[in-house]
Amino acid sequence: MSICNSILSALALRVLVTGAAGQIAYSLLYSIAKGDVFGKDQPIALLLLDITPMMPVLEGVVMEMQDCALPLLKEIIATDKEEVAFKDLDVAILVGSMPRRDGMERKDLLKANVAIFKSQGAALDKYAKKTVKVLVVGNPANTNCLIAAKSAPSIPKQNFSCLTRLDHNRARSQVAMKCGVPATQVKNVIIWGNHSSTQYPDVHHCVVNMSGSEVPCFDAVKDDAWLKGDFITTVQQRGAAVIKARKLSSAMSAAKAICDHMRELWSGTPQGEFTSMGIYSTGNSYGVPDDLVYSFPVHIKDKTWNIVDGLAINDFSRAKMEATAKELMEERDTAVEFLGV
Ligand SMILES: NC(=O)c1ccc[n+]([C@@H]2O[C@H](COP(=O)([O-])OP(=O)(O)OC[C@H]3O[C@@H](n4cnc5c(N)ncnc54)[C@H](O)[C@@H]3O)[C@@H](O)[C@H]2O)c1
Ligand SMILES: *[C@@H]1O[C@H](CO)[C@@H](O)[C@H](O)[C@H]1NC(C)=O
Ligand SMILES: *[C@@H]1O[C@H](CO)[C@@H](O)[C@H](O)[C@H]1NC(C)=O
Ligand SMILES: CC(=O)N[C@H]1CO[C@H](CO)[C@@H](O)[C@@H]1O
Repeated sequence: MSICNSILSALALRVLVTGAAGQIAYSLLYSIAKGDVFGKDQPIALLLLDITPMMPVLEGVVMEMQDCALPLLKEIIATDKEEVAFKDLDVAILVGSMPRRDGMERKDLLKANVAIFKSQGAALDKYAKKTVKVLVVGNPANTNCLIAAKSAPSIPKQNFSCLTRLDHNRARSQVAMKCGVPATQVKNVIIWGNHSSTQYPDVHHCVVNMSGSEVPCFDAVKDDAWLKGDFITTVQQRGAAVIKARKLSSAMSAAKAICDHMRELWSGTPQGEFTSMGIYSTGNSYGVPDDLVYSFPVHIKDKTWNIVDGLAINDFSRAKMEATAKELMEERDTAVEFLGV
């Protein structure tokens, strides 16, 4: 490597993507490497982790990344070794996890994922920068994120988050289609809780820009029954609907949501807007129990998120927020048992 090149790769942001031979990564890597997430001037070093049997496939992905001829991409390292993949990371996007196979018990699946995220959490603790930002995507994303954070005691828990931005984008888009406006004119939907069918997509604080003025979502949509019924179930079951249609899980939209999540973590949320992400609950907001990774509305500034406080919560919302918290507590308790063994 020339001196010039080694200086450039020293300045490059070190970004890990796990599950790098999979579907989501295939849509994600190009956007990261061309500057959509960390800025058009930010050189990138990509670290790509997958399991040993996938190394030949990953080689193909590396070839394609080279063939994209991207100016910001200074280095690509493909590996099946955690000590290589997690070294000096600025950003870790943990996409790979154990998939559900036919006949696999729910508990066995959770156990396999606890093992993966315990190991990757420990690798973050040992090899990554202490300022690393970690985004967990692989399911069960909330609980995997909690296990990774618990396994990396030297990294602040606020630096861990899990992806509910896809659900947030789905909710935004459903409202936008109903109102006949672009999705960018719909602000401040909220996803509460788990990234699953118990999540609660909440539009009580959402506003829609209708021909130049901001209107509360319920007034813009003018169909309360839909907002309290089919809208919620559509968002909750959207992942399953995509699987049914495509015979594969959401990948393009998941990759886009990962980019949205990371870009705003890096550069902040727009003025007057908040987003949703799964973060570590300390028990101080909206009655959500502590020691859970739960999706909240957040503002982001200076690479730090803050939960949006003081939003009014009615009984309808409260019940749904509690149901998804209860589900997560049960999953956490089982996962933590596996963590000990
Ligand atoms: N949070 C969300 O919104 C959201 C949305 C969509 C998908 N997902 C989840 O994201 C994950 C990936 O989805 P996909 O469609 O890319 O799946 P995929 O099966 O196409 O790819 C997953 C990749 O992860 C790899 N992998 C498995 N264990 C690994 C490990 N220990 N270390 C590194 N790599 C490992 C696999 O070999 C595979 O290449 C799934 O768990 C999926 O359920 C989450
Ligand atoms: C939480 O959501 C994840 C992702 O959809 C799912 O795998 C998990 O089973 C859910 N947790 C519970 C306890 O249902
Ligand atoms: C609403 O949308 C119009 C364009 O349709 C735009 O000019 C205006 O700035 C928007 N207002 C807000 C508050 O975002
Ligand atoms: C997003 C976030 O909370 N980032 C924090 C990560 O940890 C460092 C300290 O190591 C904080 O300064 C960041 O604010």
